Amino acid sequence: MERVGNAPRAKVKNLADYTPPTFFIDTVDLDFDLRDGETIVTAALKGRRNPDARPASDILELDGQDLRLVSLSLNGAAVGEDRYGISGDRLTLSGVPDAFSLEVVTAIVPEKNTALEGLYMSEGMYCTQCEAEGFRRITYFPDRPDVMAIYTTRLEADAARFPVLLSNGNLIETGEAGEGRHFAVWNDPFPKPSYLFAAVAGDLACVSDSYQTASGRDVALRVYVEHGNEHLCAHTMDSLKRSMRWDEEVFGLEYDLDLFMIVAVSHFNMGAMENKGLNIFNSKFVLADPETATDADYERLEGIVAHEYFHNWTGNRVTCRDWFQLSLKEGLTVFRDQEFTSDTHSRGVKRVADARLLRAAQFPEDSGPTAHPIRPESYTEINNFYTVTIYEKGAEVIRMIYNLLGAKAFRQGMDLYFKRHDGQAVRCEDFVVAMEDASSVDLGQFRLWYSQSGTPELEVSLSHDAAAKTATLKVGQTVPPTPGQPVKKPMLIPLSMALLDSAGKEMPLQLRGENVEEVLVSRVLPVTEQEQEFVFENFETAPVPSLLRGFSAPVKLRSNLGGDGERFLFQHDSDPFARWDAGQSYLTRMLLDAAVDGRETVLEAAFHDAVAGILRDPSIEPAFAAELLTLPGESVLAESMRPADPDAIHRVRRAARKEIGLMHAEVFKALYERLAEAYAPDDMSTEAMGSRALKALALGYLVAGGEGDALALGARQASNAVTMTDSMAALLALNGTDCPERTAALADFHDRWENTPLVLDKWFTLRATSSLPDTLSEVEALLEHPKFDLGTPNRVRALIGAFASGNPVRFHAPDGAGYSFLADQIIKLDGLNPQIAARLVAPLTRWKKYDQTRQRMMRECLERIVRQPGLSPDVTELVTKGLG
Ligand code: B3K
Ligand code: ZN
Repeated sequence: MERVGNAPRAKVKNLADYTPPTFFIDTVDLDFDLRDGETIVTAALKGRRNPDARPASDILELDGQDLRLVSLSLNGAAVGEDRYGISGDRLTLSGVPDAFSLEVVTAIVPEKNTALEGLYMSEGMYCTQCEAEGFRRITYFPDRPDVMAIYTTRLEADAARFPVLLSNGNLIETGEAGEGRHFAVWNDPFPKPSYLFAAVAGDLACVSDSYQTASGRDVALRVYVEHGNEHLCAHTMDSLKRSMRWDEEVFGLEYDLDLFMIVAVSHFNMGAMENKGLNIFNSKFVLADPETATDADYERLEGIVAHEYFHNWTGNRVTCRDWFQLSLKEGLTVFRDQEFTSDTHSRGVKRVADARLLRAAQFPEDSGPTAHPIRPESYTEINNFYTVTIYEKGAEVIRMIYNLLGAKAFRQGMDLYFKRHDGQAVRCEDFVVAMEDASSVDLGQFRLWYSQSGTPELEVSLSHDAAAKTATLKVGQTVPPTPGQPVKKPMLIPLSMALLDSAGKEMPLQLRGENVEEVLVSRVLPVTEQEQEFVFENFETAPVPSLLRGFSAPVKLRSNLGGDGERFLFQHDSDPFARWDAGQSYLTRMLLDAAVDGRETVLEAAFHDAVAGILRDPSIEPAFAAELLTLPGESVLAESMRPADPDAIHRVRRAARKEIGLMHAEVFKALYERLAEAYAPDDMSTEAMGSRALKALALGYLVAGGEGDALALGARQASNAVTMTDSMAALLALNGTDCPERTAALADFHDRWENTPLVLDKWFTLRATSSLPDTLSEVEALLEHPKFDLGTPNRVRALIGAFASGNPVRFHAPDGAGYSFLADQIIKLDGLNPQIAARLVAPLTRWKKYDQTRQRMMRECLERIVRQPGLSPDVTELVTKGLG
């Protein structure tokens, strides 16, 4: 693992080894001389010794990667070779005085930067991505979040090709620089860690607006996009303004600069980045109109704009001490964006969507070889830790604190957190202490959520004693062993519950021995032990328990309800999550029973009665009805089957969809016709989007049923669609059936959108996720498609990522061809963009869940990858862990 220099490239970092920086940097003056071939970066740093650093030392350590050092001078004098050394990604400078100025001149080549970290080029523009450790690819610097400085940035470039020059903060000067060049100087008055630095130079169109803050300040808002895309920014601008208002109203947090910018970039490793005052976004999450973006795209875009904006306080004003604390900003900011979406649209539907994501992606991670706590204790490559665990489980942990404290005390905790830590780089622990201090709630045992990995499992059984008129809930908890954590302590698990009578009404909950003024009908039980009992009084007859209401904790729950109980809740529960969850458990039970037995008919007659009831009930909001009637996905089903049989799962899920489609064909047809005209195509209200979601569900089931003119109906919708929502709904409905309608609809779609990259991505994904038997060979052929490009992360995710993560039955082909394909692509990509390559590894690491033959083939692929010479630390870490 030796690279240039002679220090090992991939080293494990431990939280326990944290030491404060030896020197602080107070100001950074950066100068970018942007030129073809080579860009020269001059960094003038003013620093001082940290009096608290132990041991005291006069050695300044700077990080740097893929840099050519041009010159180095300390307090105005060139530094001799004897005073500094470069080893691997480290520059060490000795004899540094208590206060110093250091000038570092480096040369970099953004045009050749395919890792898309640091300064790179996308479609002829320069842009940056510095989180987590990209700044070290720009200049030598203590590239760690607890070094916070004030940045002044001068950008100089050719005026014709790069008329727009942007960086963080406020524009303070512009001018000519001779030879057709010009410059701009930006200053960001807020001290920030290097990971929040950003710069952009390009020929971009600007969409402007403004926002008046609660205290009456005017903020200029600008969205920069490629020329010709100006008309696609309205939803971004509108989402930004609504996020700004929401943060003032709900958290009392105002924006702090006079300018807020968003720049859309085509080549981007992830969704977006919260750089101070200059957010950089994957163009997928900026550009939208009803013709090219689906309702789901609209919602995602809105959530991401909000998320990045909310980081201005949770992340930027208060940042992380070190990267082990990543969830401090990410978990909290996801919680905040979830709340924003819940307030903006439907709380129940959002809760279900979040629970669905956690189950589909985080639970498998938490039970696999890369499981880690939300505050990890070690890592090799920090980019591998931007995970669903850090983000989504992290948000669940914040939500549990919110529920334990109540809204008012939580807000007081947030206020105290900002009062104490504004302008600081802190730990998760500091957040928890602020919450405790503001509320006097003891979060002692709760802290285990930060340190223990693995999804806790609750086993709940209800028993009824007719003589004593009591209903007793017996609760057992286990936290399964995970890598490095063989034995776990019992956690504090808030279990929200109600007990329902035979009509589905919530009964008063009088706990034995408890004296309360007001008897509640829904409450949160604090589960703290391995085994516990809760006895409720005054129950003449056995109630039906509604458990984990609102998904009150990110746990797996098993109960003794049985199929009848689950169906009852599916029909009657007033809590949206519990109702949906009961339906999913009930369906999982029927589907997996059929998969194991090889049964032809999958669903019980009673299930169809429940479905009919839901379809008849006008009081259910359409978006929620669509959630209730969506079957658990194939990979979620695989989580509950050992060993998982992807073919059997695919067969029964398909059969169940057909049964539903046939049984309710008339109702779906009527529903489809009624909803088709319900809202204008460009009505983006919550109600209109919900209605379209239900219409899509109806069409999907009609096509799955396959009766009469169902395929023709799908084909008609595909060719007549005026919105991307309708178009995609039709294509998705047809995509699993080998028929001329599908072929024609896909071909039309391709020809229509060939030159619209974000829409063409959808076509690649449709091709990659079709369950038809030839999909893998088609995906292989698509690697040669003129528009396929390994250097464009969106395209890689659309084809390769979608195949590996979104097409279980073809990825797990019995001959192992899906696995080999993925391994080949990971190896190819690793040389180009290690972060994107690493993102593709996960499906291969889930081998334990499959039969012996598949296990062997998956492991062989992992072994083949890890044998590659010069493999990146990113992929090495995940593959090594994946092999277990
Ligand atoms: N903070 C960034 C993610 C950076 C990922 C670096 N590999 C976006 C976000 O969470 O808002
Ligand atoms: Zn974030």
